[in-house]
Amino acid sequence: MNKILVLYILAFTLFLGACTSTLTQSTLLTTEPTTTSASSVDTTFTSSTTASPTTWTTSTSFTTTNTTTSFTTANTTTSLLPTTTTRLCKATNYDYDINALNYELVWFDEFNSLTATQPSIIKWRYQTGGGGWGNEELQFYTDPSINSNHTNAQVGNGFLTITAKKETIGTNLYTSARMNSNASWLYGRIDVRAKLPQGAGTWPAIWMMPQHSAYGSWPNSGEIDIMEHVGTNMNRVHFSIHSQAYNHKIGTQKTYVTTVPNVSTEFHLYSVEWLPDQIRFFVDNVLYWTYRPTNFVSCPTEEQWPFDRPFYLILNVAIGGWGGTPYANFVQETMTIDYVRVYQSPVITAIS
Ligand SMILES: [Ca+2]
Repeated sequence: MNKILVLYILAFTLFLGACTSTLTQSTLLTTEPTTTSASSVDTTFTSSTTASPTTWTTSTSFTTTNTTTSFTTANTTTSLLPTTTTRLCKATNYDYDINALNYELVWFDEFNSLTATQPSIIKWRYQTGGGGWGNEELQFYTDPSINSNHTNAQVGNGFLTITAKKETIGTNLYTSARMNSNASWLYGRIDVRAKLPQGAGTWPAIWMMPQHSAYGSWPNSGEIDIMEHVGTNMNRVHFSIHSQAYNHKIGTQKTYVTTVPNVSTEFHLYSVEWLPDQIRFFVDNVLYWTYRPTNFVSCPTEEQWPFDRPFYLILNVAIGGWGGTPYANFVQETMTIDYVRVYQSPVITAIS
């Protein structure tokens, strides 16, 4: 083969290589969603109202699936542990019909005992201790399963009660309970029907934390706040997510607040629908807020979307901190929970 032919082949090969890389690059760029600036979205959120919330369209099936038949299919979490796919951009390019998802009950606690008993230690564990919890909280969290004198968490009359009490342990002037589910889930709908404590000082929460800190310590591996309420501002319910990019430490957390009437005298259903690209927050099956990271960045990473790993559920009543100074003559305040139900969709499980 003569030298000129060799040079031609070499040049043509290099040209092809250049074309291929250019094509790959431009294809990737064109598939990315349009960038929306964070500031404009923030403005939308802070000025938005709940005038026309969207109703959870398949709520009927949720209220009718509570049968013993479906309960016997309760899952083992091992079958739900993810094989997380590495994506160029997280929370993008998932293809599913949000209005056609079938949800199956995979975990629940109905707290059905009529006589006073302890919460199931198979389903729940206690996080104990005092010292403020990094938020200047005043309570000491007890473990009723190892000391039955502590009744901060109890089941009876068909309900779980988490009661904060004026009761001294060490330097802590109040006691309470913080219960974590032993199971964790990746994606799904989590329903908690609850009646909240009232009055200054109380800070009940229904929220989720990562089973493993895959992306580092708080807030990098994420936090999902299904419901927070502080007794200094009754009937204002907060939904939030925290991540490395968005968290209250740097004042960037993504939050939505709405008014829910009679939170401490009536039960309400607090829910999230956690999907591979968004988290939707509901009260009484009405959608109030959606966190979708692509509203803020075109190509989310774990900094905006660490929510692709299993999370567990936490139920607690804190005293002090964001809840403020407890009101005078505080004796005790209770969060009453009728049930916790966790549903997952086979369609979502299959694509994740
Ligand atoms: Ca119940």
